[in-house]
Amino acid sequence: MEHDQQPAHDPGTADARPTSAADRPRRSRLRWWSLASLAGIVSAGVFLAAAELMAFLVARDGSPILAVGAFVIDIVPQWAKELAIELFGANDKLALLGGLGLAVLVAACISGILQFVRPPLGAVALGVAGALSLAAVVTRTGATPFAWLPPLVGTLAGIAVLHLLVRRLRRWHDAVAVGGVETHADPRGDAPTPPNPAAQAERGRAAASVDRRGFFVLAGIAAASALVVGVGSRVAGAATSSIAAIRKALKLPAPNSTVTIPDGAALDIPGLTPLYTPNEDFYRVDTALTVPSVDPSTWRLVIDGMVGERVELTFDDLVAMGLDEYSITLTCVSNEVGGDLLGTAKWLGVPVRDVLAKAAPSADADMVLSRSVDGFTASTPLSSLTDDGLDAILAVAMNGEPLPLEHGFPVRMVVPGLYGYVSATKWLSELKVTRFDADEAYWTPRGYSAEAPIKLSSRIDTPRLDKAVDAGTTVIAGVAWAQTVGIERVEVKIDDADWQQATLSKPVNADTWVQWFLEWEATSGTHNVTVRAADRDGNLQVEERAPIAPDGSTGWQRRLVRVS
Ligand SMILES: Nc1nc2c(c(=O)[nH]1)N[C@H]1C(S)=C(S)[C@@H](COP(=O)(O)O)O[C@H]1N2
Ligand SMILES: [Mo]
Repeated sequence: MEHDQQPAHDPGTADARPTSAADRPRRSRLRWWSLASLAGIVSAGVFLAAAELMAFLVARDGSPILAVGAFVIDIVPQWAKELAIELFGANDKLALLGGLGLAVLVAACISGILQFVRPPLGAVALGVAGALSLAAVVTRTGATPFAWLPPLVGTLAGIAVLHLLVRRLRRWHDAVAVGGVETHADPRGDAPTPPNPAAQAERGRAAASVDRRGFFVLAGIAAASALVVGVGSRVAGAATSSIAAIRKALKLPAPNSTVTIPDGAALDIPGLTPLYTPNEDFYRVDTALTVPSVDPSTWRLVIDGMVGERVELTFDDLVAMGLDEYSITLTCVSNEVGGDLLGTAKWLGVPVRDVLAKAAPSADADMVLSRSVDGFTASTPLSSLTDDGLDAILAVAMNGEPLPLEHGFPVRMVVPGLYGYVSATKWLSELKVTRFDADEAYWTPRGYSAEAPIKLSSRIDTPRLDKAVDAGTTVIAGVAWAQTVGIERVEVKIDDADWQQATLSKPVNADTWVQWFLEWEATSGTHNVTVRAADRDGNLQVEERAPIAPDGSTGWQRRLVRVS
């Protein structure tokens, strides 16, 4: 192994340039610490990979990184959440995972260095991190009986690898020190002085090369296995999440009734939002870091709380009640003026009223707290669910197919006229009949109102600021919504001219948005286009701007349009 005899490979001496006596120990310490950090990172990788493997094998909900991510989602303050959505948009969850990854990286470096400098402090630090992740896993709503296993096994594997790696590193370090190549940087600062310098140095160099090689081989093997096992487990987990296959194979009975789309309900104008939003374009908002997997064959809906009789329904029970088709526009409270956090679908479902009736709700109740398998809850006024003429449903299909997994498969609520966070619970598991003064939903303590009807609003879809239009006849078009009431008229104002009435599409029903358009003789230059709507109760869309919290934005959308 003569090529290994060159001490110039050692981190303490790799730099051939002469260095000052004071400089040398500091640089060398930096190198040893980098290697210790590497050991920490590899150990953290082994920790996560072993945990993912166990999660794949015994408890799909036991992934420490996802549990910690979910915990962070639940505790971050509202302003941070809004900032994240503003900065990263739909990628906010990816950004969260990236941030977590960075935190893990830093913690891993620190535990590697600690283990090198003051063993077993690094292992202790890793153990504490593991215990915290275990706490995050087992306190998740609906944690399965063996969810604690992945973080535990991961922690033990990580500690074992950290111990082995850093022991090698320390031996290598000590051998270099004994070899006389390095005399300053014993991590504890108590290096023994070699009695026979020349022979010691020779032996030290030989030992150092063996330990160095051992360190890198072990680190390489551990890192490669962690990568293969970790990525493999996640990919295998996704591929064998049979829920996607079960959903594909699911056959729903034909509905008793379908929505009639009147002639003129769907306008064909380039740039205008389609009347029905394709499922793959439908906005998605939820607190779930990974989409919950719910098997319809084991799904149960519990109706309890202030009821005459607690009722449990299976998926087949629900579907056997008979499906009807409903056209409803869903809206998120986080939709800003001009925003796109809303969409319309044809839903197949069963009236919530009929489902609740099976349990005989108490006359004293005024709210239903709907719960998702992942712990999310929404507070919906009982009357919004039971009043005649209101089509609140438990939906099982969306635009002609079973609910997509990310839109709540197998069952979700859809309530016309209420923002999603107080009504549209996905992956539904429970309807608790209760009172507003007795129970609180997920968003209520987080700065949002317990009750939140959708605010009458309108949006311009075309033309867009980023696409200049040619002078001449141009179509201005968009959508307007006032669920449960219906849109009466939409008006458009160009610069300081008078309000002009737009033409509306034929409404499908009061729960579905309408499309509108106005022809405009555009002259070159920049113009301000403003839109406002009025509903059938005679309310005019509110002009004053309001933020999304606590109960939805208001304001007239005004858009700058360039005409060339
Ligand atoms: N389980 C669960 N259901 C949920 C949410 C959630 O975070 N978890 N978010 C709600 C919110 S805020 C909205 S706006 C709608 C969005 O439904 P979508 O993602 O199908 O568009 O779902 C609602 N249902
Ligand atoms: Mo929402």
